[in-house]
Amino acid sequence: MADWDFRQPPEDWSNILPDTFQSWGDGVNPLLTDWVSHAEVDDPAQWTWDAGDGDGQVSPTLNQPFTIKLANFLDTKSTKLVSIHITYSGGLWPGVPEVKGYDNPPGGAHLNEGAAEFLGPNYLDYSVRIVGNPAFEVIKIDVPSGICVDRIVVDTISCPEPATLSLLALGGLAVLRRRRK
Ligand SMILES: [Ca+2]
Ligand SMILES: [Ca+2]
Repeated sequence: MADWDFRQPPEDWSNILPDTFQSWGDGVNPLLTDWVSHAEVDDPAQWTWDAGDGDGQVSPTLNQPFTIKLANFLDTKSTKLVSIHITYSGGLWPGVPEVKGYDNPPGGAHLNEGAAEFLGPNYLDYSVRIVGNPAFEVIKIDVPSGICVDRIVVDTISCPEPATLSLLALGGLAVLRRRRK
């Protein structure tokens, strides 16, 4: 689980570390050693940070991609379920995230399929199933100018077989818990 709440202005817009990062189970053998999970933007000059509703937010002055790179750990399960929760404000919606998994060394994108759900005017939830166990995932979110991104939470679950509805339901419960805070 990686959680960007943007509580402080990013020190390095090309390496924005999550406020919280937690792994469970096999999370001891990283498949990559050259970087850790982080977010980055192409053009830092287009981004600003402000306090927002108190816990910080980021916003682009032009339409810009916001890219998350998540490193995976060694595991033998065949499927990954990636859930992306975006809290934002502004008149438009962020683009539905594009998610691709890559081998190390890069061997091309893994198959994935997913669905986005808009859970209200300020909340987007996107779940994607990646077939295979890639070394890392790249999640690209297109953020329109005028949109303030308050928080992004990414949950990644390895599954031995195609994700079941019960796992999706668990993800939904996690979201409800967070929203009640
Ligand atoms: Ca907030
Ligand atoms: Ca925030």
